[in-house]
Amino acid sequence: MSYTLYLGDPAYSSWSMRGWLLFDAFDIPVRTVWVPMYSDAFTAMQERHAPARTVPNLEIGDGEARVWESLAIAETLTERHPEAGHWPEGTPARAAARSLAGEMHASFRALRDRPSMNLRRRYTGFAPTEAEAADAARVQALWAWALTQFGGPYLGGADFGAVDAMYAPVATRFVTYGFPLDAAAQDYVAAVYAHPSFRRWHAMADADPRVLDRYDLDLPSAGPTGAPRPAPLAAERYTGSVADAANAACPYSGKPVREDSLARIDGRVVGFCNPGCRDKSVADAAAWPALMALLTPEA
Ligand SMILES: N[C@@H](CCC(=O)N[C@@H](CS)C(=O)NCC(=O)O)C(=O)O
Repeated sequence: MSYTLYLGDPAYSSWSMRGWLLFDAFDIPVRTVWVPMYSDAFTAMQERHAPARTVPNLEIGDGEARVWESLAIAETLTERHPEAGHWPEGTPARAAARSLAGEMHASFRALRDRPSMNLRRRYTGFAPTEAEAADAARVQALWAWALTQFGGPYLGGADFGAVDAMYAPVATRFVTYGFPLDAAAQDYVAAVYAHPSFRRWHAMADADPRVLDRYDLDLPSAGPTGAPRPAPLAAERYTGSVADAANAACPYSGKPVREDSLARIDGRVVGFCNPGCRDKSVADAAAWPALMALLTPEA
């Protein structure tokens, strides 16, 4: 049975990130459809998919069923792919993970509002309101408790779960707005930023040219490179001929490489089938297994 997942702008849509992580981090194949938020295309999608009106928005099969709340997507996937590991083993960890995920979905209104997800910025001088600081403190108390209780590095224990998909955008808010973090929260944020699926999402956000000024605050900011991300491989766009590339087929799609989609990565020229594939690869090459297999073929 096929899945189609409708998503918004990767740098800004925190719920889209959650929905996509529920697939990618659990190795469930999905076709993605990116719909820019605040666009006519988004309005048309809302009309076509009513009563669903938000992203992520999951279509099962050819319109057989639709799921448009991220927790409902998590539970639908749990039901359909019980082996995928969305929730931890054992009643205590599973019950806690579901409770934490539910609290994320229902709460933290202040933290979800003004300090919205923005993977393009890291501000200095952000002063949280009392309500924002209280939400941040509650999140950190929950994280510290869960990490102690189940041993970390993720909230349900050793493996990344649906609960971590729910809190990943909060980890990015803490980075973007420079919230003071206790030691447990620092470790957890680093674990989220190091997760391969999170790295892939962040790379797609880096590669997406669309900037939504409405999410910017009037504060000094740095870019995302100094965030607690694993150091990327040396990579840049490459101008030249497809004949310079080590590969003739895009590592992701298998389609022929294009001259406008070349990059030099870790010292080698590699080709892709479109500039988006090139740019997400340049942003964080090591996050993409198919690309790494191309760069380091088995002996
Ligand atoms: N409760 C929903 C929230 C989804 C949501 O608010 N998505 C935002 C993007 S991050 C959206 O689609 N906004 C468009 C709108 O509300 O018109 C979920 O769990 O998925």
